[in-house]
Amino acid sequence: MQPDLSLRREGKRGIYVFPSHACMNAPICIALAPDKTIELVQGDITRETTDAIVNAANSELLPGGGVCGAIHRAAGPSLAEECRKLRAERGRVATGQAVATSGGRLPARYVIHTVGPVWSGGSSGEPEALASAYRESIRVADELGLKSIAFPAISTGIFGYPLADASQVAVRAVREALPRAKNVNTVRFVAFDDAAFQTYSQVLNTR
Ligand code: AR6
Repeated sequence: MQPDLSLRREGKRGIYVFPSHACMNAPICIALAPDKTIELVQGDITRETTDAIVNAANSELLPGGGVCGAIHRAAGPSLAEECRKLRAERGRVATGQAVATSGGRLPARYVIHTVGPVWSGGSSGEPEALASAYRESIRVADELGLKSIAFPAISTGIFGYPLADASQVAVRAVREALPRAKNVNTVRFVAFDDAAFQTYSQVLNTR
């Protein structure tokens, strides 16, 4: 099914709503298939109540700055400890890969840590690596049997990926991966500020 874009306008956290049952929090919401929706909200991802939230992580799974630092602070020290053990067991997480831990004190039960590419001009495989980070995060969530997952704008802070380009890659990757997932039925993009919200809105409203 093509996204129905002629939907209800309701203000900041509720611009487009479809189908109504899937959009209780009234974000921008686009149906990809009868039971598959992409949502957009503005806010702090550490407050999201999706089954998993995604961390824009580093390969060492160390608590860093940006959204990673916020997630570690909100989750509490158990998250860093779990990350340390995971890192010791399986080694570094390559760019474009994803691994899961529990969510500690977060409302979300899981954190999926994915490593986006560092921007270096766009011709060093950054778009494919970024798409892989989204696909792999959805795959990991799907393997855990999760239904919903929230993403920050991976790579667009400290890693320098321009948001306009990154949001297009993100939306395309999710549009492709979500319909194939067996369990995941909702992907929520969490825009941190007004500009990111507007950028994602435009991309989501482009077929
Ligand atoms: N909720 C939602 N989005 C947020 C939040 C939040 N609480 N805080 C920041 N953002 P960044 P990267 C947005 O730098 O570029 C870390 O040190 C922010 O506005 O967090 O992938 C890691 O450990 C931006 O749009 O991640 C890595 O070393 C987006 O999240 C490295 O930074 C991503 O910005 C990863 O860099």
